[in-house]
Amino acid sequence: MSQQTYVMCKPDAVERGLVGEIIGRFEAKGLTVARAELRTIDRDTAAKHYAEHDGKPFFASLIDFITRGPSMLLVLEGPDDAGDDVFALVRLMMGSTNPAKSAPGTIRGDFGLLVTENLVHGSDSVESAAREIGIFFG
Ligand code: D4T
Repeated sequence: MSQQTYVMCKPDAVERGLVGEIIGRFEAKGLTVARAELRTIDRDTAAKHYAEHDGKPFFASLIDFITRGPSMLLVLEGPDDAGDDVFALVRLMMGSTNPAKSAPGTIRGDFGLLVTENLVHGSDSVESAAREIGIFFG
């Protein structure tokens, strides 16, 4: 089976009309869209997704942000011989968490400025990808 990872164009990306640009970059690289849905995430699902950050100072504002409007939820798929690295490739293309420090050429580096509005999410491991695909696509 091909390797899959979970990716989300966050509400700021949808608001700014960057969904096509973001998906286009992944497609141009050779990944394919296996699942896609524009959906406003509810607070319970958001809290489950970001459970590792529960208790941190930015948790409440993070939940407010990710639920404030529709996100584009995606499952991206790589070729069989990409091994376990599809999630890592996606994160390389996203850039580091803080867009102000993301390299030019990455999605966050080219389009973002604030860590609180960093445009995209991508699973950070094979295990996270399976968990998050389960949370959002059941
Ligand atoms: P996500 O999970 O959204 O893909 O982001 P990362 O994997 O790159 O980064 P993360 O889990 O450390 O952070 C999750 C989410 O919280 C926001 N955030 C982060 C924030 O608002 N303030 C902060 O100080 C930090 C560290 C940004 C991404």
